[in-house]
Amino acid sequence: PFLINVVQHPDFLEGHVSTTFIDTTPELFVFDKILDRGTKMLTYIGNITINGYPGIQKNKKPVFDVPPVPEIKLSEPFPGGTKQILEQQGAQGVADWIKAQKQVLLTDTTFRDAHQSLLATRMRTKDIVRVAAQTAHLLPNLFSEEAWGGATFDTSYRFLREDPWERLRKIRAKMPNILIQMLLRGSNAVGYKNYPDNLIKAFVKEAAKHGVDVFRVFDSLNWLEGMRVSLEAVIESGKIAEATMCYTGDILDGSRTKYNLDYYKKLAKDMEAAGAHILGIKDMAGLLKPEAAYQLISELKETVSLPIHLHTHDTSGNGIYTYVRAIEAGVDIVDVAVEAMAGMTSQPSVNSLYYAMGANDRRPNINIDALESLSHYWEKVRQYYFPFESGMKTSNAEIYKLEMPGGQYSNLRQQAIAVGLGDRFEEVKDMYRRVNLLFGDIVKVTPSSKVVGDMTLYMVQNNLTEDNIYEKGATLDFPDSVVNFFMGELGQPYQGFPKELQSIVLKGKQPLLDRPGKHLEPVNFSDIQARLEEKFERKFKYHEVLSAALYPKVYTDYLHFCDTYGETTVLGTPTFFYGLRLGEEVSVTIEEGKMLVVKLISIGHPQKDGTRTLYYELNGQPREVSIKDMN
Ligand code: 3PY
Ligand code: ZN
Repeated sequence: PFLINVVQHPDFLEGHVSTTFIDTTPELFVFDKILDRGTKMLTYIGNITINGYPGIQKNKKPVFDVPPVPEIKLSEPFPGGTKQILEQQGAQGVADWIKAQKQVLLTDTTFRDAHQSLLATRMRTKDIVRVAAQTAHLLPNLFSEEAWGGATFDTSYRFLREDPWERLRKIRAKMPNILIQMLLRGSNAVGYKNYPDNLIKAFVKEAAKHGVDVFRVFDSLNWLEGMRVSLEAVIESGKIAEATMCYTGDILDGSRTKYNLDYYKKLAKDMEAAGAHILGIKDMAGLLKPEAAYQLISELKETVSLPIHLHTHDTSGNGIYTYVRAIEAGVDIVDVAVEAMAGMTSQPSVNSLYYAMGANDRRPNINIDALESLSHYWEKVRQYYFPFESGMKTSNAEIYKLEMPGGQYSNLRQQAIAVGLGDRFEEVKDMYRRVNLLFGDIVKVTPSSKVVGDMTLYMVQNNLTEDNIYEKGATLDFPDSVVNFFMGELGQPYQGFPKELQSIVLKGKQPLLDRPGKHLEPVNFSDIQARLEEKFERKFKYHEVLSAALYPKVYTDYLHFCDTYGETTVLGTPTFFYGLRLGEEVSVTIEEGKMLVVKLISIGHPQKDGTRTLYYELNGQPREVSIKDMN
């Protein structure tokens, strides 16, 4: 509905200058193109002003404070950092350097997981890039900045109408001294299903070219076979391969022995043998209790010679304690976020960690004043995104029972409401735990966590118990994601599928026993490119072709959006999400040296055809657009 409700005013389509005039005065033609861009922008702003941003209720535009960008001398050279170590000593050189550090190193997740976990992944490139060079100057001792991958790739196109590759290029350019890190879901890349091997390899190489230095590679079932293609592509690109095990269960709980210390030690050994430079531990749900962290890290340090990088979520409120114990056990790097973007379902706060480490000789080498000034920036920026906040007000230690990843925990209530289960949320949470056991106790992280979530909602909606599944499974129409999971299309869970349940769900179909990638046809990139070029009548770059291969529909929707509305990334976030107030004026830099000043003068009454006319001034000239009122 977002794309088809535009009625462009005929006056605009005809333009202000005649065609012959354009031929003889090319600079006016350029001007005309700018006018066209202006019209598209006014149409977008009008649409948001009248109809609201898709997916959130129409909000009256609040008055926001201007986020204070930390003042630093940008003309000074960037202090040298980990990026230079990679350039000079290569990936193994970085691994050796990490192990030689006494102080614990830090990855800042503010640009990726923090907003994925707190703000439904809606942080716009503009708000990130505005503070990227400052971050690189103020925190030059960071091990890395996590800035890409996970859910940010598709949400960029889908919701923010941005090109994620452009985001990566911009961040890279502003942070030349720090390693940029991404989260890669192994054979699921930045998606929710397995992709053909040639697409995985091409994607890794292109991401490396665009600026990713550290690839945190995981598999949603901790199945190493699902990670090998990605790991090999990272190593071939000369980048840092952080092979990552997802932490699930509780190694301290004697009654849950499936994922015990021996399980993680074996996995770590296998990852080392697969060529990893760093061992990642991804505690996506925040289940790693402080004592468990101490034991796990101590044992893994004995087991492998790789540096160890720990990621957790602060959902339980115990994140800092877990990190302190992990640091005491010798962990090399931990993931943190700047205070205003930390805590709860996000990463623990780096500001808190700094103080928690007190006089400890492993205290991270970081400037607390710099962190505070960055936090003041994020505190104000975060206000723009209030409609995407989960509504969680406190930590929730019940996460230890539920084992739900941070992002999913803050999302599930919304999903439950959407399917009419808002008042049965307690049941939903408990069912998530039970579905995990029904499925044989699996690792739950994107996309396997989504399978458990889908089954949970399905069972609660249909008032089904585990016994019902076994008794009348033959007559049940299970969610697609559940069928695909039992088909082996996400790979093989540790100790296999529960056999009886698998045959009930598959209803006679034969599951895969080996790597799904082996059975997928390679992607034909030149075919995709030719189709795109024919349809959109322009040249397409290789990375754009990869986007189309990963997300055909999301990507083409994005291209149609751009045709209709132009480049909306140049708009400030308040205007992008809330449109304009009557009488409000904003300046928009559409490219270096070219500025549009947009003022909303008035909004006409609805016409018979359901449209309203919005009267603007664009660089002082009166302009109007008609917008279909969907209210
Ligand atoms: C992702 O895959 O996006 C995650 O952050 C999983 O924890
Ligand atoms: Zn995470």
